[in-house]
Amino acid sequence: MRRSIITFVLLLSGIALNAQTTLQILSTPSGKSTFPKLAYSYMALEPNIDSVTMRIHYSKHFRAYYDNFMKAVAGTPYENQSIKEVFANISSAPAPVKNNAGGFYNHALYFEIMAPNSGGIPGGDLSDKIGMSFGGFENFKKAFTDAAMGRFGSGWAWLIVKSDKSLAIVTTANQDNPLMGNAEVKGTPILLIDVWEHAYYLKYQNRRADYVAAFWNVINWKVVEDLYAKAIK
Ligand code: MN3
Repeated sequence: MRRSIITFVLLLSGIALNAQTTLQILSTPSGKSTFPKLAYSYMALEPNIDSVTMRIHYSKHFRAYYDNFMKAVAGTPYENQSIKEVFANISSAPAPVKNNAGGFYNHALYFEIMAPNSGGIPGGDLSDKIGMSFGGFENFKKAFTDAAMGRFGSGWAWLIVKSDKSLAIVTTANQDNPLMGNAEVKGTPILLIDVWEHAYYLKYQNRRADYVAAFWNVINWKVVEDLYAKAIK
């Protein structure tokens, strides 16, 4: 009995240690990064994002970026640098470090800002800021959707907080992101959508617009509001 309690406690602490948030990932030495646990089941975002896409995206694509990032930094000076430092000096990083650092962080944030029974509109300070910056939530939604639709090929659309604390909608190609030193517009990401075909093709095929429309139903605004609050501190 006692042994099973101890095992249970160890299991719980193991899970806790493993539950690195994206913000923690940013400041952890790259070589000590852990693979984030998905906070919901593969089927939890149905019908907006189907369970097969979720399983493959999380356990294959995301996992491969993590595994390859760990391999790329192992035994190199990058091992001891935080992923934030790696991004800041990305132009000098070899391609496997750059691509997999981006793929790891971008996906960690993507899976973190989604949840079942969510969507709707943001609250609090972020709601006010979006209203002021874009002339209302509907205008913001349209601008973000246009950005996601306008990203040619594979990449991401982002809502970022710039260094002057203003909001901006930007897109990046491949696994680039706005934390990278060579980004056209730099800032702290608080919301993002993956527009690589692997994120939607099994359910939506070529209909990226339908996927982007469904994405609004699974945004966990509580997490986005929290990222905004930390970004403007
Ligand atoms: Mn992806």
